[in-house]
Amino acid sequence: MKKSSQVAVVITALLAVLLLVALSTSVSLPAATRFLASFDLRWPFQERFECLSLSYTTEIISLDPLLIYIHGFLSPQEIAGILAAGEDRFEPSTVYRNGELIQNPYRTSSSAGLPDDDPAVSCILGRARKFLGTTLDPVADEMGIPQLVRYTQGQHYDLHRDWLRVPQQAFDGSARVFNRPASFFAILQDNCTDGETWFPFVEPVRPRDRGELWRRHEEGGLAFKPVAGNALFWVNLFANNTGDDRTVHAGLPVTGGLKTALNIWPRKYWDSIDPE
Ligand SMILES: O=C(O)CCC(=O)C(=O)O
Repeated sequence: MKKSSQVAVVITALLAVLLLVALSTSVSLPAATRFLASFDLRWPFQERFECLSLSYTTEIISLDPLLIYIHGFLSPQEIAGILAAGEDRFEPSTVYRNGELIQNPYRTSSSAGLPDDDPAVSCILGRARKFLGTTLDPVADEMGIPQLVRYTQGQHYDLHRDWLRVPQQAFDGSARVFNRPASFFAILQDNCTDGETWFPFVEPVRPRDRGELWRRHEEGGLAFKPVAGNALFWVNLFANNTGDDRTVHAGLPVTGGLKTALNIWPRKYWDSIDPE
């Protein structure tokens, strides 16, 4: 039976049940309607998200600092799921200043924190966690709150680093502090002009351009084009857990269209402010 016929059969059956319930009991029609509406009627028909293992491939761009280009990190279905999870949540992006989140002209995009219990979001967090291997402690550490970032014409994010100069106090009330040992930056929507991600201090292992994916930037380092489904992964902290300034990077201005990406900032915890 076609999907539309199935929908028609189920809706008719539900309406019949509704009428019978209302007629044969003292339950009013509006109350019976509310009861039925509390079920997700789309359930048998909606596209169910399935977390499939994906055979992405990796390319080491730089060894020191470690920066890896991940081809095919997200499937089109995953991208659609993640966008759906965040679409209603966009707000002007903020940055940390003296322990406070503020809006600032050096970051003019909008951002959306994602619910980690959404099936598409948790699927990607699981994949990223696996990618990190033993970088995180399976019990103490966390994947952090994944965040969408969206740029329209003229929007950008000036040079910044993802690691925290002063490790952040845990949000669970404990005395622990955390920092961000590594970052994932995955592109979801690339129908834009420009908007590359620029790392001025990253030198490629092999001195070559990959025109369609990245290029040498005229002021140094590498600039990566936004390509939907692909991701960058880099390590923010040295082995002694201090931050690596060479990981500074920028979202260059989008000059037209729309760029949407996913940030994942894993959290590594310590018991005290001294991370060593
Ligand atoms: O948009 C970009 O290319 C980089 C964004 C970024 O670094 C961030 O959101 O932390």
